[in-house]
Amino acid sequence: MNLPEDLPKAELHLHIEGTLEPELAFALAARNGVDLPFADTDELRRAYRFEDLQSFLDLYYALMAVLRTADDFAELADAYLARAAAQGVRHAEVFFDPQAHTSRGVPFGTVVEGLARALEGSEERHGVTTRLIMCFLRDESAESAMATLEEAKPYLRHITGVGLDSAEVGHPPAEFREVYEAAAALGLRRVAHAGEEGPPSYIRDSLDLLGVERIDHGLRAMEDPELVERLVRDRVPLTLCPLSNVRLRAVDVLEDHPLKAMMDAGLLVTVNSDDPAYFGGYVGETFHAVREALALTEEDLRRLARNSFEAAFLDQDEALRAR
Ligand code: ES4
Ligand code: ZN
Repeated sequence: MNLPEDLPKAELHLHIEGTLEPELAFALAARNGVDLPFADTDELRRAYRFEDLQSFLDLYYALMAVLRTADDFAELADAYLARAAAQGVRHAEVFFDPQAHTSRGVPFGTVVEGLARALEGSEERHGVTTRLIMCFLRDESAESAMATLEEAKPYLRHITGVGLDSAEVGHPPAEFREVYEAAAALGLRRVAHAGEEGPPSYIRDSLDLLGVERIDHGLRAMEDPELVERLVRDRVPLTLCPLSNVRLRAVDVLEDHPLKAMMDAGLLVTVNSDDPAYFGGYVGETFHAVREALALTEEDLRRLARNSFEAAFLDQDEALRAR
C-alpha cells in the first residue's frame, strides 16, 4: 500500500537552484576551484536559519557560485528529478533564474543546455515529464528582464514559460508589464510569485497587468475576500510551498498554515517544495508534514494531487497519462 505522500503528483513550484544540496555544492566547488566561505557541509547547514525571504536569498545567490558548466546544471537537475521521482512526482515544472548566472559570467546557453539535457532525458530515466520556466529577478530592472528575454530567443524550444521571483516587497508586478507582454507574444506561458511576503494587490496586479495563469505562493490572498472569490471563480491555481513559508517566517508554525482553509474556501491550491535543499524537504516530505500538521485526510491529499495535474501546463491527454 502506497503512503499518501507517494501519490502520483506534479510539482509546479520548484527552483532548480534551490535543490543544490550541501554535498553537491562542495563537490562542485572542488571541481570548479571555487572557494566557499564555509568549512564543511555541517557548517553550511548551520547557516540555514533564515529571518525572512531576503536572508535566504543572500545565501541562495552566494552558493550559486559553484555552478559553472553545462554539466554542473545537468547534474543538479538530474539529482532533483531522481529524488522527485522517488517521491511520486510524475511531472515537474522547473524554474531557473538566468540572471543569477549570466550576471556572474555564465552564458545563458550554458545554463539552458545543461538543464535541458537533464529535463529532456527525464521521462526515460525517471518517468518524470518536465517543463522549464525561466524566472525574471524582480529586484533587477525591467530592462534587464527584457534583455534576458532577448537572450532566450534562440532557446525557446526548451522553454515553456516565464515567471517572476526574488525579493517581492517594493518590486510590484506593474514594472514587468512590457516584458510579460513580449513573452506572451512569443507564445510563452506566464506565472509570477505574488503574495508570499507582498500584499494581495500584487496577486491581483499579476493577473490583471501580467496576464499570469497561475500564482506562485498566493499565501496572502486570504486577507482579501473579494480576491479569494475571484480566484475561486476563475480557478486560478496557487502553488503553495508550506515548508518554505515556515522557514522564511511567513507563517509561525506549520500548524498555522492556511493550506487547509484555502482548500475549504474552494481555492485550487497545490503543494510544492520551492527550494527543498534549504527548507527541509522535497515534495514527499512536504505532503507528509502538512498531512500531520493540518490533519489532512486521504481525500484532501488526493485532491491536492489532482489539483497539481489540473494546474500543470500539460494538455489533457498528457495529464491523464501522468496520473
Ligand atoms: C524563492 Cl522562496 C522564493 N521566493 C522568491 N524568490 C525565490 N527564488 C528562489 N526561491
Ligand atoms: Zn518560489
